[in-house]
Amino acid sequence: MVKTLTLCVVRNDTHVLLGMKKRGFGEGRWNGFGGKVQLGETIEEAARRELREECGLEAEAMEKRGVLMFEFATQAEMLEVHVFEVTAHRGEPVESDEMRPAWFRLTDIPFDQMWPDDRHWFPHLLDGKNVNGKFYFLDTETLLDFTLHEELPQPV
Ligand code: N91
Repeated sequence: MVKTLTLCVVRNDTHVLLGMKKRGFGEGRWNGFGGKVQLGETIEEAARRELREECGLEAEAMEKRGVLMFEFATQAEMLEVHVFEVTAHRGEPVESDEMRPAWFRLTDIPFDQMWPDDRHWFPHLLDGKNVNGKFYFLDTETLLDFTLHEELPQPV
């Protein structure tokens, strides 16, 4: 079984916005903003809604950056995470029940307080690359293996 999720990474030339997850899966880690796709929504609509609900921002420009699959040894369900880069937004980040947002310099990402896979793909995303990969976890702390393809978007 596969669960489809969204992940928005909000950034500008110098900083990226992350949210400290206050509850649920990923609690205690700095994350991008996202969640489940609801019935009747497109994946992009879900990404915009989750961004608004979790930190109050309206995405004005966003680009699809890839799909990351996550498999956990103890869970039957695989996570299919659709990653978007938000390059323009309206509003100021506000704390929600779920997330405490904060801006980080691109040179000072808190990888020690993020999911273990982030060290592998997040720098490529911040370099403007598309990222597609699959990550195998033993549990939420232990990344066992991964495959990753990163490439600059092809000009159209
Ligand atoms: O949100 C970010 C930046 N990364 C992220 C990494 C993950 N690894 C496993 N899961 C479920 C993740 C969610 C978000």
